[in-house]
Amino acid sequence: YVSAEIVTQPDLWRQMNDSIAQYAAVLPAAGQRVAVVGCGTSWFMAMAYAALREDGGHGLTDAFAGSEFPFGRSYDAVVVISRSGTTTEVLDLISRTDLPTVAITATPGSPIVGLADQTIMLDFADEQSVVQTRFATTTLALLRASVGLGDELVKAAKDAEYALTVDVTELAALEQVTYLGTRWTVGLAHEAALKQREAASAWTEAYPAMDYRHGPIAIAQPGRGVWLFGDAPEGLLDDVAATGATIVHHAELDPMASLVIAQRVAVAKALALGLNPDQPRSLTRSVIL
Ligand code: F1P
Repeated sequence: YVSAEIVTQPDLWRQMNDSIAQYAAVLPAAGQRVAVVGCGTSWFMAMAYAALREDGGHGLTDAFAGSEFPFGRSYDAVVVISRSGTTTEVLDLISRTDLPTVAITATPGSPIVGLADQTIMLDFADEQSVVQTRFATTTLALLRASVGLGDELVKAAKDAEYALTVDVTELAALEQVTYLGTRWTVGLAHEAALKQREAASAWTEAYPAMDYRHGPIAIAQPGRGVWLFGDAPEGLLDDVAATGATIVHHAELDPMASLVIAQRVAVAKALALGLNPDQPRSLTRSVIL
């Protein structure tokens, strides 16, 4: 399923951009102090949204893993992302908080719909694969357009179409990959790393690009990869090049298109290892206590 779901992303992102007015009306207004929460992939999309919203001047925005919500802190609204609408930590959070909540989900009739004050339903982006791809990126496309970045999203969709044609054989053959990003692309780096862990049971890591120099670079070596999303901080690529590791940096592509390539690498690596990329070991579609 995952390969078929990956290819639908550019069209879904355009669809989000075209209908953004209807969704933006439900999301917290500019100036509001917002917490955004999710688990796994949904947490990484929350991280990306938090940086985009805050850097775009729309107001203080903090991202949390579902289990780590600081109940003592005051926000104007909480945005909760969950494809399944059944993940224990996010349901627990919505049940316990007095703050206004907006849920983004793909599952009509799921518990989150009854618990949240408002719901954005992206059922057309739902997936059959356990491994999330298009629900996550369609959610991010919506959130990105909602903070006034629709033009970037149009380019991202075009770049993603190109990303669907790239040969990923060599990338899938790397022994290990560490993914790096800055600001909103830190979330993309974590998501790319999770795709390989989920789909291909592969060892990956992810860090903010500058923090990578503070220790993690020690594992870089020939045969391993360092995949950078977004702009390259000064000097970083030189440091990586000196280790002999392969640098992957799609500088000309939108970072979301680079994520599409990373999704395809995860699938290719899984298939090369004889694994089913839709059904990772020890993982279910929704993690319920
Ligand atoms: C969250 C999640 C996914 C993961 C897997 C299990 O799900 O952890 O990130 O890929 O599908 O569930 P959800 O709360 O978004 O449904």
